[in-house]
Amino acid sequence: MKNTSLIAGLFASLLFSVSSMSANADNKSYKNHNDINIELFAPARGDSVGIGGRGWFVDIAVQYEGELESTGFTDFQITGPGPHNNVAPFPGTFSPGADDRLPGVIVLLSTTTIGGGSCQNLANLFNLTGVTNLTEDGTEIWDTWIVGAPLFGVDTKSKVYIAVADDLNNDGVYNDAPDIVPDSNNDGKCNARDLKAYGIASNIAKSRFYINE
Ligand SMILES: [Ca+2]
Ligand SMILES: [Ca+2]
Repeated sequence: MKNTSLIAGLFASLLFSVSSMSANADNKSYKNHNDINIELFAPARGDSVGIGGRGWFVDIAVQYEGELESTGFTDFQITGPGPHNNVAPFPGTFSPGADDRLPGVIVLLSTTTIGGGSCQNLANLFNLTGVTNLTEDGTEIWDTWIVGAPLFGVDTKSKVYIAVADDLNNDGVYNDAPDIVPDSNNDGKCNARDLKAYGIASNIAKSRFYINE
């Protein structure tokens, strides 16, 4: 009897630790290389974001071990649609695809309704890019997007995947994000698997969240 309850207790604690491990894995990210780390501030796991599919944030810090030149960073930016596109004081382009200001970043949303859908890189829609820590030990860049139009899902669960592309053209600069990620396994969608198949130099920052109606 004692042995039975001991085994049952062990089994329960094993189940608990396995389920908490998978919850952690889901919330965190895959570790591939350690030279670039992405920290995802928003959307946090389980958040219900925005109003009517707009007004919500994707907000990240990207930490590189290398100097500024290696990050692909070309300049600061404050951008947006309409009159906000490519104007002073920090001009940059604003459209779906790879970002002209931080051209290694790949941002995918499972509920994207424009361009290549879940395979569409959305990094060039980011509004605000700046250098937040520049030292001999590395470079940190913050990158923020406030979603201005309900083109990325409304009243739906969604997932975000963010990574930095590997230096695929071997020029020593992380500037190789695609406009659209290839659907490596032809399952009609892009996710962490397709990012790894493309080639990445960072963790994959991920979150599951809800886009409000
Ligand atoms: Ca490169
Ligand atoms: Ca796929």
